[in-house]
Amino acid sequence: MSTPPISRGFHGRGPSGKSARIPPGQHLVTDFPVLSAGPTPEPDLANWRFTLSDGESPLGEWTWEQFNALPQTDLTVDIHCVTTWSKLDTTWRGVSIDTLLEAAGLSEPPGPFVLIDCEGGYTTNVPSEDLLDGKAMVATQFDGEPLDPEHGGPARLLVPHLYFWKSAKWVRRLQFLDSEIPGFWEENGYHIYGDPWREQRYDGD
Ligand SMILES: Nc1nc2c(c(=O)[nH]1)N[C@H]1C(S)=C(S)[C@@H](COP(=O)(O)O)O[C@H]1N2
Ligand SMILES: [Mo]
Repeated sequence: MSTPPISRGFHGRGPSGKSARIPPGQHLVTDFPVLSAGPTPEPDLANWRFTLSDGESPLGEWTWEQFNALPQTDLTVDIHCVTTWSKLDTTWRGVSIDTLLEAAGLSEPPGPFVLIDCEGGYTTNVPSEDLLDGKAMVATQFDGEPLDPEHGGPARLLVPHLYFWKSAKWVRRLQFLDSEIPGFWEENGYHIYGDPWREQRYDGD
């Protein structure tokens, strides 16, 4: 096999002339915009709990101390917000969903769908498989520092391969379900799945 004259990898350009790392309709930012539907909750580590549940039945619950004692994962990823900003090479540390399932004694997710609950009432939904195999984590650090409250601190979900509204800030529970329940934005006209590479911004895209 001969080597193609132009690599379409890291800094490659696709047929549109845009970087192969920037999904359609997105532009790059170097700052980190804040987008919240409500107020930033005051961090309260003493009362913080993180729960995995099968419907309403708890499968595992961790205090802040217990959560931080779990094996930690580092992830460097590009993130893409539906409002059209993308940010490259963001660095995160936290606990992968694979690790959480294992810590709860589960070899696989107890249902095919997940509804994510946050302090303050925000919700979002993803298929369970989108959280597995290192694709997602509950992040407690950004850029080597504890996660800022306005960016979801003490802990947020990170699902970087989907639009950033799926990366729920102030996350408190992952609820596994047999059927899909749309979250806050998904109820309000956003796409049920939200793949930036297929530009699934709104319901019907
Ligand atoms: N709990 C909660 N999580 C949330 C949101 C929110 O309003 N509440 N906004 C979502 C949206 S629309 C985006 S684009 C990202 C923004 O994350 P950032 O403020 O860290 O950039 O968080 C997502 N997670
Ligand atoms: Mo967003």
